[in-house]
Amino acid sequence: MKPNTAVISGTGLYTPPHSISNDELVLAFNQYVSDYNAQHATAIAAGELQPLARSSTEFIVKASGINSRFVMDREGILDPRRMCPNLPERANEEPSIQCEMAVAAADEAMRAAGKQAGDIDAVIVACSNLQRPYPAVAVEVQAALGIEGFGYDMNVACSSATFGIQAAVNAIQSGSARAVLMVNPEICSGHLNFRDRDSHFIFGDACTAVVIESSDGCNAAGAFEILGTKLLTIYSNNIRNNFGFLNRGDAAGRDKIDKLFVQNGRKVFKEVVPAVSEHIQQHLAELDINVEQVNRFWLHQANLSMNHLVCKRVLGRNATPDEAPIILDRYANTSSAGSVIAFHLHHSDLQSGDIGVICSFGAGYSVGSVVVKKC
Ligand code: CO8
Repeated sequence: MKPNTAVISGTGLYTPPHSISNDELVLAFNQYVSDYNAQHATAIAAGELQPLARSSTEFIVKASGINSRFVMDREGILDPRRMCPNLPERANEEPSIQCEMAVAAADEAMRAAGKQAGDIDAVIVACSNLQRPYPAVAVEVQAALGIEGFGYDMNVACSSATFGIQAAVNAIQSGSARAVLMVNPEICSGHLNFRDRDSHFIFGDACTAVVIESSDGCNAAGAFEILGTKLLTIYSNNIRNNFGFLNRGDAAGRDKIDKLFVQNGRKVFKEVVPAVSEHIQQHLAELDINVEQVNRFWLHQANLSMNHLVCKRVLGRNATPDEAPIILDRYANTSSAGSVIAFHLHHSDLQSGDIGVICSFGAGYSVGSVVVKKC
């Protein structure tokens, strides 16, 4: 390993205490549908309004591979009159929810890396949605952990973690930090429309943390050398969320559904699969690595068929479950945390010299890959 090579020396995962099965989610959704249709029975009978259609567990499993999801609050989501998590505002003096999740995941990552607060110079909070514009959540996390140096937030939707890892690698190689803590507190349930049949089942909540440091100071057993990072963005309106501080400038738009997650899932599937497959192939070729040398793919966890297809295109054959582990069955799509959860739960069996690819993809569109080798 060359001096000052960046390595991943520890990862951590915070899993929320509550889980919702497909059956529970569908029961609440279908109750909402029955209530809505009963409430609008006259207009529906007169043909002035379309009745809402019911959801089903069979569809969810077949279309996505998702069986359940973890969430920060169950009751609010499963209440057919509310269908939104119940997360009371906190006083400024209390830790924010994202900070709390981040600290839990960071503690585990720092322990795994054998790092104290004083060994880390920067904190990056990278996720799809931040609970406030400022002060940066990263600065709050930095203070909560007693880390000196600097922190900042960034958002590249589902690719936030891989983009965050590249930012950390750059900081290490430029000498602006010895070690960086990169955290992904995703509260996807806060910006998911649980009344939308097409997407109510897609997301879950979780937080991951990664310690990236210079190989010079690394003494963690089982660290991973970062052989390369490669990022790509292609503008698309197929996944969008128009929530933002300018919403108050137009009262007419405030409660419209585009202020939550909306997507054209079919188009996303068709356009993202080839882009991601080519991206991984190109990245491996640039690093002079034959695809058959790759022992593991820790892919973004949005859709089971999507992951199967990406692997088939990259490998020219189906991947085994060991080669491309799936966590979306239990966690659903946790946005930027997904590929890191897969890495966190499925890397300890790899041997020294084994190669793997962490790859995320999502809104933007955005694609990020990180090729690693077990030290
Ligand atoms: N129950 C029963 N039937 C349903 C349901 C339902 N819940 N929903 C739809 N149907 C019906 C439809 O009406 C349709 O019926 P018909 O054929 O009669 O028209 C039929 O089922 C098929 O519908 P679709 O074509 O929509 O179904 P798909 O097979 O395409 O599956 C998926 C839908 C699962 C959404 C799939 O397209 C998919 O996963 N696509 C990829 C999505 C993806 O990867 N998106 C990335 C998003 S992540 C990101 O980057 C954003 C980060 C921000 C985080 C936001 C947090 C909230």
